[in-house]
Amino acid sequence: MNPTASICGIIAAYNAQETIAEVVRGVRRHLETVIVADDGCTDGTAEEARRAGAEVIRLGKNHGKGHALRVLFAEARIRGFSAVIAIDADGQHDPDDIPAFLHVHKTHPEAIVTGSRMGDADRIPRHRLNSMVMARFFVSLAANQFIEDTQCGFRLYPLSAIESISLRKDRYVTETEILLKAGDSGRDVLVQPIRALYPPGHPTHFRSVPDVAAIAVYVISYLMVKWGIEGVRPGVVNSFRGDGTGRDVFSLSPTADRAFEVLTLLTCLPLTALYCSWYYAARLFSVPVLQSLAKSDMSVGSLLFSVLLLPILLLASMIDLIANRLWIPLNLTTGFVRWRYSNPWKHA
Ligand SMILES: Nc1nc2c(ncn2[C@@H]2O[C@H](COP(=O)(O)OP(=O)(O)OP(=O)(O)O)[C@@H](O)[C@H]2O)c(=O)[nH]1
Ligand SMILES: [Mg+2]
Repeated sequence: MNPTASICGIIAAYNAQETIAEVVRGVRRHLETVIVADDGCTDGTAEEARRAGAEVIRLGKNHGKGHALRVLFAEARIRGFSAVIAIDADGQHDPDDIPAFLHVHKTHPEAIVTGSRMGDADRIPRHRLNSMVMARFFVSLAANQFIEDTQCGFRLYPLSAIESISLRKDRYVTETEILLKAGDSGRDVLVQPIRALYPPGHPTHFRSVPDVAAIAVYVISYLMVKWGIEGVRPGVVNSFRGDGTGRDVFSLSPTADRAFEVLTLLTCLPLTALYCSWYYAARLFSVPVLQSLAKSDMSVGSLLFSVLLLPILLLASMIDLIANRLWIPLNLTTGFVRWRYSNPWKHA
């Protein structure tokens, strides 16, 4: 049997008529089936995708990338596939990297494989790179392993990995939620280096402030719950134990979820200080709490100090913003991010 027959390509698309056909054709060079979710597109995305050989699911109203991915995962399962390769619709990924993903999958069939653009960091716009490095630091802490690029849409997902976690977040947060929950339940997330394609003037739906903020508050709220669990359960590293556990306890409804995120945002600094004191106090009595943090190559105190410095980082980026508006070429943010939030698993 053809080893790729159990894997299909999936594309969550929104108004991508200029690029979708090329992406579909590219994926079909390596995988027979490509399923595109047309997420309430108001342009010719569906027609272009179909003409290029994709199967298209029309979702009617636009619900965002996370919802479209969930529909695509379910569709792939119904059609009998065991894994999917997700790729963005805007042509920022090279489908000819697919064989490399398939190669990793062959030797690690249970792992999620995510593309990493970090080897090509010079091509990534500076502000995006800073948010990628920040996300990587905190998502890696929550996923109990270093994941070089946590914001890349080019990934291979075994469907069993998706089905073993419950997805409750939407839009761009879903892909982060997958890494957190999969990693924090003990699953490997492997990385495949890929090229970063940022053609000048390329279209984007990603909004720097609200979308980054939505991801950030989810990750912070996840960590506050995770560290709380590890604080009262000595020796525990993986705090996610399936649907309704860990951070999910606070996702009873969208309103409750949002209220909880606001609450954790307001309390994350004193909570972090408390966790830090708790870690060192418990260590005096050889009680192994907060063990996921003890796994990294940075001291627990230094890791938690990086959380406490977040307001200073926010201040630095606001100073940069104002300076740049006044044509003063200031860049405090990049130095700060590199200094505090690079790889906490330096020897990984
Ligand atoms: N179904 C669906 N997919 C979306 C939506 N918004 C974005 N996408 C998909 O997500 C991919 C990534 O979105 P982008 O807006 O390019 O975000 P990004 O690549 O993180 O950001 P840039 O680097 O600025 O391009 C797109 O190529 C689409 O495939 C949406 O509302 N619905
Ligand atoms: Mg893009």
